Amino acid sequence: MSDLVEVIDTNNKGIDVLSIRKEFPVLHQEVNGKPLAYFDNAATTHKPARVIAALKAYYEQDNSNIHRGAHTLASRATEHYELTRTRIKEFINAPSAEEVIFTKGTTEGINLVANTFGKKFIREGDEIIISTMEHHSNIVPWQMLCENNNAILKVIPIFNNGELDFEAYKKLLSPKTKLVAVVHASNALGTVNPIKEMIDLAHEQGAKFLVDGAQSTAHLSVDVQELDCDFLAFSAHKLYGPTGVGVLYGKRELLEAMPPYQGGGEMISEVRFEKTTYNTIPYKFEAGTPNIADVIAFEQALSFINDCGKENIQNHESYLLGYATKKCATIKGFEPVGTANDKVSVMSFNVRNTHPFDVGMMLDASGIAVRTGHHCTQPLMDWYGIEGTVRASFAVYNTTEEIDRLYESLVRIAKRNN
Ligand code: C6P
Repeated sequence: MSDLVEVIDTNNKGIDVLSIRKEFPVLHQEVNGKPLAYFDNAATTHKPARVIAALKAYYEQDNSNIHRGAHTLASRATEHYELTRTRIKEFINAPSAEEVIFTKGTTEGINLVANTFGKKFIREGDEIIISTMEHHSNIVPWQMLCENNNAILKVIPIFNNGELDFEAYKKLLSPKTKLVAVVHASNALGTVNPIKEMIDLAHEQGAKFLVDGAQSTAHLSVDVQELDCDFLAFSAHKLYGPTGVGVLYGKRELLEAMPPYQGGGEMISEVRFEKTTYNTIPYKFEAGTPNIADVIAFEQALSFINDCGKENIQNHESYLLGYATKKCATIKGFEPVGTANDKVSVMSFNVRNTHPFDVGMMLDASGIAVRTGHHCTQPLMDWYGIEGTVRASFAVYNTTEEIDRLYESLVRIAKRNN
């Protein structure tokens, strides 16, 4: 680790970015001889030292299986594990901690709903609505379900700026709609969808609503009671927490009515060869030994977010997005993809006459990390008629100075072919 990165942030939006950066060991390094500027936060955010310390502390002091052992280490591990559940309940304002299920990530949360709620409640001829801007994780599980149950998948169109066609959504809804599954904030475009209004309309038709919160939970305040969503899926690793941990929130009455996802230890009440009865929620959906260490460390990520303040994070990130968008728009050959009115801090773009992958490689040579490609949204890229984009996504620790470096590199790259 080096201290070569001397970043002076000119933006003062209620948070001390320099102090925050000190909490992230990974940021203080050179990549290809240049200070790292990490703009791949929509893929995964970096982890503050307190998260890394919690992982180490668990393995050094408490390592034990949870909900089983009678010994002190096991009860400490169980207590810490369940504390994270309580913190998540508070984070999304769930009515109870039992409605918070630990998963591997957003993908597993959506698959869980498709394989339990879907299997039981979606019948032949029923309709499921998704949108054009969904991540593959919120497309493929529904396609698989529709194939198995002879249900029908409908897709909400979008406008060129990356906003959903709300009128078209209204027309797709009918009493045949059993489930709507839509992303709150698009990973590829940044678009924030009017999810509350969409949920209300779905409920009017008697349909349930799953919110893909993979991106929104990192940037917006997400209150499941205010939204009145039936399910919310998200991942810890996009929230400054560890990989391999996710959350599925579900309304109690739905979770109780749904069959289990996987069979095994922990999810049972009693097992006999003749018949097995199942545990209560949330354990009914948590078969086997879970990812204990990472769940425990996730609590520290939530503490980091709370210390920063969600509103401060939001203000800082939207300042960065506005700064970058305005500045890069002046570059000849800079083509933004996704210009919705309401966006999280995702700047997707192409440089005319240059393949996105080549842009990514050239930026990497300058120590700047972005994602390139279809961002697991191939149908969306097809809709735009492009192979992919370059995506710079900003987090609380990014600075305007880093964006200046991105801008300068893009000017050089764009000049070559434009
Ligand atoms: N998007 C990105 O670079 P998992 O992989 O299960 O943690 O999250 C899946 C997922 C679902 N929905 C949305 C909106 C997402 O953005 C993601 C993850 C990453 O955009 C990796 S492809």
